[in-house]
Parts: sequence; structure tokens; C-alpha cells
Amino acid sequence: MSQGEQAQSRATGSLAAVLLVGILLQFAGCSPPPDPVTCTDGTSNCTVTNTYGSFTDRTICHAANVVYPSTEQELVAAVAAAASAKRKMKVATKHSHSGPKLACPGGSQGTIISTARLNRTVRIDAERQLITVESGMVLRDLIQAAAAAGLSLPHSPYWYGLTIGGLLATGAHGSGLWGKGGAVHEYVVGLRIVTPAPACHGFAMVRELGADHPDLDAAKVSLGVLGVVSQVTLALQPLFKRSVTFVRRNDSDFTARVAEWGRLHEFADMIWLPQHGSVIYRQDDRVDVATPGNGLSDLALFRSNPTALLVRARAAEERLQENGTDIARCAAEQEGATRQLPALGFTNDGVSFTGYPIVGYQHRMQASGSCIDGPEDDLLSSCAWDPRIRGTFLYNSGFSVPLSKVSAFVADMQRLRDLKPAAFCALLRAGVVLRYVKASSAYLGKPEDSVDVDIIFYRSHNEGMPRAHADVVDEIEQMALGKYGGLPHWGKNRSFAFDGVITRYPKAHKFLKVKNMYDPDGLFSSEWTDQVLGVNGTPNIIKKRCAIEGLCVCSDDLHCAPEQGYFCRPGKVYTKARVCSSTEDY
Ligand SMILES: Cc1cc2nc3c(=O)[nH]c(=O)nc-3n(C[C@H](O)[C@H](O)[C@H](O)COP(=O)(O)OP(=O)(O)OC[C@H]3O[C@@H](n4cnc5c(N)ncnc54)[C@H](O)[C@@H]3O)c2cc1C
Ligand SMILES: *[C@@H]1O[C@H](CO)[C@@H](O)[C@H](O)[C@H]1NC(C)=O
Ligand SMILES: *[C@@H]1O[C@H](CO)[C@@H](O)[C@H](O)[C@H]1NC(C)=O
Ligand SMILES: *[C@@H]1O[C@H](CO)[C@@H](O)[C@H](O)[C@H]1NC(C)=O
Ligand SMILES: *[C@@H]1O[C@H](CO)[C@@H](O)[C@H](O)[C@H]1NC(C)=O
Ligand SMILES: CC(=O)N[C@H]1CO[C@H](CO)[C@@H](O)[C@@H]1O
Repeated sequence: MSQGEQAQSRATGSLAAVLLVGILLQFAGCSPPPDPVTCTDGTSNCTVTNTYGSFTDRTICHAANVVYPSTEQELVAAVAAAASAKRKMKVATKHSHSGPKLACPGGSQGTIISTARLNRTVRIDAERQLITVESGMVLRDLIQAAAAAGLSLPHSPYWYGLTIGGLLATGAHGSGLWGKGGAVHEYVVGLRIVTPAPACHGFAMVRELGADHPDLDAAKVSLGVLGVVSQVTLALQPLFKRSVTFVRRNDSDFTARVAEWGRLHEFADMIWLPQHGSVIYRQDDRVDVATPGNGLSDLALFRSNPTALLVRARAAEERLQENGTDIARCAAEQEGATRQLPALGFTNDGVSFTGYPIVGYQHRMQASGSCIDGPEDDLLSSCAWDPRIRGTFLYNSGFSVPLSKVSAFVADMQRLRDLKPAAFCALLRAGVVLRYVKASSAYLGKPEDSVDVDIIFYRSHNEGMPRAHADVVDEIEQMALGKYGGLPHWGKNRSFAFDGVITRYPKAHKFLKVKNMYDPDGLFSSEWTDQVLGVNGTPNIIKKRCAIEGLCVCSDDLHCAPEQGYFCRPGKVYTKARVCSSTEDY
């Protein structure tokens, strides 16, 4: 073996170890994620970041102070204090998972209102199947509280570390086309929101929005710009059981199946593995509660991992990205794939996977996130993306494509894959996840039935450092947004995706009207929300290497990395795209 080959084979070995991560090990310990808010002086002179720490250095955001109300009364006082001083404010949550800088108050002297202590169940009405919770409650606790009363939230994100206030604000969802569909905001039947008010009303007021209140369609998905949601009431269903089978199939008929699968199964979703030419279909339906089974979702991605392994894996991945070859990258990916946990980490009884179908109660099957559950263990283990260790660092692009166009979109992605299959080994992670979301009455919800697409991909710690085959994801994103009328997930994505997006929401003007009524001085608005809501400026930042970071679509080679052989070129399938292509690729 030459020296280079040896290095590569080492890298391959460790990368396989990474993909093993959380896979063979069932880790008891775990350090829960850090608080996103840090202050140098008690509760003053603060910064806020997200759970990945990806606001740090380049885009850290500052605030004058933080408050931790633990009752609605304290919340009203906090909003009044900031409003009377005409200070900007914004909610931060227990872990703050949004990618975009949604949690930053405008300017650098605002107030952060943390919902970390607004985490209680207010009331459960078992007869009417309603639950009212405080907005900072973590999804895990909400699901458990509902189940304890014999009730289920029918759909939710798959990761239970999110808060109800945060996930609603960004339109977060699970997957489903039946009934009201996969988005959580469809199940909201009331909320209480604290907004600024005129001085004669004490600078802050609580607005109660019942099921028939027209403003509920603004407040359900609000990007946090209307005020602070204090409490949320959700319509639940009697606790039910689900039966899940993951069916892996050749992707040759994927274009035909992608639009249909969601009609066949209530909780259907799909993971496309372009590099393997296959699709994992989630065949997932409600079954009678008498059906035996005590299945549990404990997705490998969301389990706790030994820090040492995460760090080693990241180092290997960096070597492969920067200095590896396609052959080495694909070999590493292949090796990892063969060692994946069966059933993505679902088990039949909470311990092991013994075969399909996996039958279990909704509250055990709908979401997971065991890496936030364990006691503090001094970072011996953690969630893979914990910013305190040099572990996983990723981009997560999320966007929806109208259901009526998803077959054509998938066909285009397959064409791109067929042109250069090896490039898709750079999409190492979880494949392309596709989930169903229904058209919503929420002004910033999906205007039509859609498929939400999630792609997780490598991100360098060095700003402007190109990814191997960066052009592939760039082209897919631009194709979805530009050719198929796609919409970025409010809580995910890269900046350029939000440019002009508000014009594709037919009810945006209604949303802005409510915003002007609730918060006429824009105290809950920030530079970022003004940009994405089309109030002021654009989320695009044009500078050297901006396209590498997703801050712009390139229009000049300088927006890529010409010194490293990445130039601005048309897309290969969607030729209107402008992507950073390596000279090796054309
Ligand atoms: C590991 C992981 C898994 C994920 N899985 C999914 C998934 O399965 N499906 C999906 O759709 N998304 C998913 N997401 C994305 C996630 O849904 C969004 O990023 C979500 O907004 C984060 O919720 P949060 O509680 O962390 O809120 P934050 O990110 O802290 O806040 C989001 C926004 O809401 C505002 N806000 C929060 N609470 C309130 C309140 N009480 N009143 C007013 N404004 C408020 C904040 O100010 C901010 O503007 C995932 C993200 C991660 C990191
Ligand atoms: C505020 O915090 C920053 C670091 O974020 C620090 O450099 C600065 O000295 C602090 N200022 C005061 C007044 O404490
Ligand atoms: C709610 O928050 C308080 C204060 O942060 C904490 O002590 C308590 O354990 C939390 N409750 C739950 C159910 O997480
Ligand atoms: C999928 O099916 C097509 C056509 O039937 C075939 O050419 C291809 O080799 C198959 N792919 C895999 C990964 O089995
Ligand atoms: C890639 O190779 C260069 C040149 O040998 C080296 O400086 C760099 O550190 C390597 N990158 C990684 C992540 O190993
Ligand atoms: C989660 C995520 O990928 N967030 C990123 C979205 O895009 C901007 C800029 O492109 C990044 O700064 C975020 O970290």
C-alpha cells in the first residue's frame, strides 16, 4: 500500500466507526445539550446560539439581558419591561434548534425571553381530548403528559427535544396526508399570546385566541414575530397504537410511488438512498390497541454517543472530505451502511429488534431523542452535534415541494444521480428524507399538499471551505425552489433559500397585517425576520465564497472557491441553477 492508500484506508475504517455510532451501543450516560443562552454578568451581556453552536463566531448574536419567566404573569412583566423601554426582544427555548438566526433579538441590545421555565401542563380535558401546556414544554414531556391521560398527539416531529412554542413557530411536522396531516399546527385549537400594548394598558397584554379566532391562523406559525406564546391548546385523540414496517425497494419506480405512498399509509414517509439506488418506505398505520407489541422509536441519529468516538469520526470525515477520493468516500459510506442498526433504531420492546411489524403505542413510536435524557456525565457522551465537542457539524436543508410536482422533482434528482452516482456518497448521512404535510389554513403554513424534503450534509468548520461535490446539493435545492415552487422549512436551511420566499405565500399579507396590529413597533422582529418576511432587505449575503456557505447563489467564480478548483457553473439537470462545481466534475 502506498502512503496515501494507507491514510485512506485508515480514514475509511474510522468513518465506518462513525456510522456505527449510536448504532451498536446503547449508551446509558449522556450530557444533555448546553443552554443556548450565556451571559457574562449574571443575566446581562448575553449571547444566544442554537443547539449546533452554529451561530458562534461568524454570526454570534448578542443581547443586553435574559429573563426566565416561570408564570404567565412574569412573562407579561418581562414583555412590558422591554416594550416600555422600546427594546427589541425574542424568545429562546430550552435548546434552540432552529438553524436560521430566529432566536436572536434584533440589534445587539435586546432582551432574550427564555421559555425554559414555562414547562408545565396547564390542564388536560380527557373528555374533550384537549391538552393545554405552557409554550416552553419540551415535546417529550408533552407526549408523556398526554399519554398519561390516555391521549395522543397524532403527529409530531421525530425529535422530541423541541419545544411546543418553537416547533409551532417554524411550522414543524411529522409525516401524513390523512385527516389534518403531518404538521403539528393543524392540531392547535387555541393559544394565549403576550404582545406589546399601549402604555395605558401597561405595555403588555395577553391575547386569547380560541379555535374560531381569525388571528389563530397567524399565531399558529408565527416565526416568533407576533409576541410570546404563553400557552397552547391542542386537540388530541385517544391513545392509539401503530404498526411500522420499513420496506426497502429498488428506486426504479420511486417517481411513481412518491406521490402515492402517503395516500396508502397514515404515517407514511420515505428515505431515498440515492447512492444505493434504493428507497426505505415507512409502511406505518394505526392498529387496534389490542394488537400486541410495545415497540419504541429510539432513532440511531438521536442516541447518545461516546464523545471520543464522535471526535475520531469527525476527524476521519474531515480527512475524507478534504483529501479523500470518491472511491474512499463511497467505500466508507458503504461500510457504514452495512453496519446500520436494524429498523433505524426502532425496537419491538424497548430493547431489541426482533422483526417486523413493530407495533407500539403512539407516544413511544412518534418521536425519540434519548441523547437529551441522560444525566450529566462531563461530556463522556452527548448528542452527536453537541457544540462543546468537535463532533458532527452539518448543514440541514429542508424544503417542501408541492405533492403535484414531486414525481417530476424526484425524476430530476434521479437524473442528476445517474450522471454522477459517486457524488452522492458525499451525502453520506441519512439519505434524503421525504415526509408528507397537508395544505394549511395557517398563513405561513404550506399553501398546498406537499412533500417536505430533508437533506443533512457535511459542513466544514472553516468558513468558505468547499465540500466534495458541493454542486449536487446546491443543484437539488435550487431546483426545488426555482423549478418546482418549493418552500424552505422556517427552522432549517441555508440563507439563500429564503430570498423572496414570502412572495410564494398567498396569505402573507394577512400575516403581516396581524403582525402590525400585535407588534406595531416591530419589537419582536429582527434583521433576519425582516429579510425573510420581505419587510426589509434580503437574506442573501454577497461576498467571497458566499455560495459555499449557502449565503448566496453564485454569479461569479469568486462566490465559489476558485483557488481550490470550485467555479460557478450551470447545473447539469436544472441548467438555470448556478452551482459551485469542481473542475474534476465537468
Ligand atoms: C435534531 C433535530 C431534529 C429535528 N426534527 C424535526 C422534524 O422531525 N420535523 C421538523 O419539522 N423539524 C425538525 N427540526 C427542526 C425544528 O423543528 C425547528 O428548528 C424548531 O423550530 C425548533 O424548535 P425549538 O423549540 O428548538 O425552537 P427554537 O429554535 O428555539 O425557536 C424557533 C423560533 O420560535 C420562536 N419561539 C419559540 N418559542 C416561542 C414562543 N413561546 N412564543 C413565540 N415564539 C417562540 C423563537 O423565537 C424562534 O424564532 C429538527 C431540528 C433538529 C435540530
Ligand atoms: C460582554 O461580553 C463580552 C463577551 O461576549 C465581553 O467581551 C465583554 O467584556 C462583556 N462586557 C461587559 C460589560 O461585561
Ligand atoms: C421545568 O423547569 C424547571 C426549571 O428549569 C425544572 O426544575 C423542572 O425539572 C422542569 N420540569 C420538567 C418536567 O422538565
Ligand atoms: C433496480 O432495478 C433496475 C431496473 O429493474 C435495475 O437496472 C437496477 O440494477 C436495480 N438496482 C438495484 C440497486 O438493484
Ligand atoms: C489535507 O491535506 C493537506 C495537505 O497535505 C493538509 O494540510 C490538511 O491538513 C489535510 N486535511 C485534513 C483534514 O486532514
Ligand atoms: C441548520 C443549518 O444548516 N443552519 C444554517 C442555515 O444557513 C446559514 C447560512 O447559510 C447558516 O449560518 C446556518 O447555520
